[in-house]
Amino acid sequence: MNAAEKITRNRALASWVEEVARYAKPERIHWCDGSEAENEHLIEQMLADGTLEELNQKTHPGCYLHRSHPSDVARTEHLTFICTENQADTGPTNNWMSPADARAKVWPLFDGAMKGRTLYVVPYLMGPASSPFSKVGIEITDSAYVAVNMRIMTRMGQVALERLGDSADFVKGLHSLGDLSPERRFICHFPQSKEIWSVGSGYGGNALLSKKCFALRIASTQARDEGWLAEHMLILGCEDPQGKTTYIAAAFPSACGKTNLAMLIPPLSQAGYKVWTVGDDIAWLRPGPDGRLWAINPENGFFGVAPGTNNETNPNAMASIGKNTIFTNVAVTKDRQPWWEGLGQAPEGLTDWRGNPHDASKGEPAAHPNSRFTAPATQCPGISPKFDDPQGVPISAIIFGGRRASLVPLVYQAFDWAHGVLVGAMLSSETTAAATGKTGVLRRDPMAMLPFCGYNAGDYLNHWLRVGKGLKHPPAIFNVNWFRRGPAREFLWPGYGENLRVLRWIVERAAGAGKAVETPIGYVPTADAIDTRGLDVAATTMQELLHIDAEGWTAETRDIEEYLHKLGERLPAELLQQVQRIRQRLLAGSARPAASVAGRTA
Ligand code: O2Y
Ligand code: MN
Repeated sequence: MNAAEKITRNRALASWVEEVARYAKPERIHWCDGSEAENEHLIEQMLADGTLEELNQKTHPGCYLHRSHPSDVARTEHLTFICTENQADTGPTNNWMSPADARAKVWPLFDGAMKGRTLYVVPYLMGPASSPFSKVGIEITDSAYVAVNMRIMTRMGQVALERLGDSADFVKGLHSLGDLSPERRFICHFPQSKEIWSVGSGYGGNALLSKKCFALRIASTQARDEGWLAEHMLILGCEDPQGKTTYIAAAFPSACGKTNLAMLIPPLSQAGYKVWTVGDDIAWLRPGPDGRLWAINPENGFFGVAPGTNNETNPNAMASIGKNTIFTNVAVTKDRQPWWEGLGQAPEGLTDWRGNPHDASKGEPAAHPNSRFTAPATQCPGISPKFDDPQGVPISAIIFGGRRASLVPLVYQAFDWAHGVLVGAMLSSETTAAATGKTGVLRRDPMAMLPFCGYNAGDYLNHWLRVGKGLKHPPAIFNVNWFRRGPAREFLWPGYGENLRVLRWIVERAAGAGKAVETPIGYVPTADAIDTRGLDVAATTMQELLHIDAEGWTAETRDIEEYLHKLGERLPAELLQQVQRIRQRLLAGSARPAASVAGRTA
């Protein structure tokens, strides 16, 4: 039975597609089956109409370039809305629109929007094909570029229809390029009806509705209602020389090296260790019957930032994108290889991301700072053998991390789950010029979910506390900061592959070992707890990296209190009590060897 025959048996799906088609008036409808032949056909069609350009097929087989509209190069948070009846359910951290206003203001933008275009029906599955935790989405789009990207980023086509069967339980995503005008660009989420409307953008998170829209914003509300967590987290497995793998989930705001950590390759000095990539961006975490938290990566590919990616910073990402990859807004060399800043000296004859000859004297980058690669996860040399495991992996540690030049130590461990929720809620990062144009502005980003939580942030933090209370064996929670600087603004920690040394301490602590001192903000490694052999980091530098400045932290607690109050009256009082406890400890000036974490000796 082919895709179309199956679809007509699903009445809910067929009638929704009919309704949209009547309104958007496409020239034709194409039901995607996800096959290789279909992919080849769509690529040929896009090469013919200029949506894609072929890259050098000798050096980059199966790779293509897409240039998005110059005004459409990133997620647009100010045009992203959560549409709930009651504004308080959306909360103070999201833009709100009532469903009635969305219908009046946004729905008409789909009227006739697909005239002369093809309407693609893209069925997709979030999560491994045989996982009971996977969920089905259907994206209707008038962009063939979206369809081929969805084939990389999700399990797309027949597999999703088979999973759906006759059920009406799927997330409806409606996407149209519209006229690509920022004035008529909206990304609306309807958590109650599990719908997404996106119009006016063909780029990334605005258009690939599986990613931030479904797997985070809609899924976070499903997770709240069903007792699990949908998080902006990588998942990795850290294997020790004895062959034991410990799984870790980690949340970092954008531009903090999340993909690099997910794909870390241990340096030679750490031979015998291995990091396995389960996911680089999103984790769905469920309490298991064994009282542990289990994670799946709902995605099937990487939509990574190209600039800065190279064989030193992330060799596994480079290996992942050598074939079958779609590049968006990168530059191109004379011999049609993709190029971006971070790949060394700019070669002569570059074409920039807009398609113009690159003029290096102007000082502008050749690739857009948010240029991307879309690559299949299975092409990553370090992809975990558990990537497709229907049960996912058991999580022993959760890491939060941000970019902070001072104050926040290299690593510390929360006292317990509730304190860990505060550590996540306190997450903050200083902006980089590449990401925002402004350097060093502190942004608070609880759990790195600020742009992605689909409901009231106070309710969300409450939900985190609730999930922890139900776990017999909750993961230990940590905070890391790879970006602390010294007096000359130099980075104190080498980062990248050397971060494995910090992961090793985290793994030890999660197993009830590892040496630590108890400080007012949490457990910090003792001076000798992190293996620095073979590293050019002086003992005094380690001291600085692990130093807790009581005065600075007291000010930080006041700042965080002020910020938490902005999250509104649904903020759990327990978190404010946690902040006060830290301040009391800072005033009391405690710093002693950590006696125990849930009965373990340090
Ligand atoms: O700018 C976009 O559309 C993409 S944003 C993005 C993409 C992949 C993974 N993470 C992010 C992010 O902003 O966190
Ligand atoms: Mn992300």
